[in-house]
Amino acid sequence: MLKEEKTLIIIKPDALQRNLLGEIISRFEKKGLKIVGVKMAELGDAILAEHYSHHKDKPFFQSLKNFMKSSPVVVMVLSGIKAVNAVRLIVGPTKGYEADAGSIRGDLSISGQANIVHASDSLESAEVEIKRFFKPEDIFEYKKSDFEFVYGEEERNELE
Ligand code: FUP
Repeated sequence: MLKEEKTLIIIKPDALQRNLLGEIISRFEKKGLKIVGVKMAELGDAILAEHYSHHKDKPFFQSLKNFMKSSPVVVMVLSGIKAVNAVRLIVGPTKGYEADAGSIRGDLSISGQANIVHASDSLESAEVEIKRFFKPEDIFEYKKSDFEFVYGEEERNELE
C-alpha cells in the first residue's frame, strides 16, 4: 500500500551564501514533492552533536560543526510517494566531487563537506530528524492542486 513519506532536508550554509536557495527548492518542487514544513534556523552545538552523532569520533567532527554554524540554514520537510529515497537520489552521494551530474551535489558542489544539502537516509531517521527540528504544529497537511497530475490514478486512489 502506497503512502506519502515525509523526509527532512537541511539547506546548508554554503548554499545560502552562494545564493542557491531558490535553485534547490525549485528542484524539489519540480519533482512533485510537497513542502509541508519550512523554517530558517541557526544551529547550535547541542543539536549538531545530536544530528551528527554518528560522526562524533571522526577527525572532521569539529570542522563539520563549525561549518554548519557558519550561517543560518533552511530546514524543510518534504512529502511524497517514496520521498526519502527520491530526495536522496536528487541530492546525490556525500562528496560533491563524486556525485553524478544532474544531482544537486553533483551540479552545485565540489566538496566533501560543503555539500549544499542534508537529506534523511531512511524512513526511520527521517522520523527522528523531523522531530528534532520541527514541532508537530509546524508541519502542515494540505492538498495541492497539482496532485491529479503529479500522480497516476491508481496512486491517487491509494493515497486518498
Ligand atoms: P550524507 O548522509 O550524504 O549527508 O553523509 P554523512 O552522514 O556520511 O555525512 C554527513 C556530513 O558529514 C556530510 F554532509 C559532510 C560531513 N563529512 C565531512 O565533512 N567529511 C567527510 O569525510 C564525510 C562527511
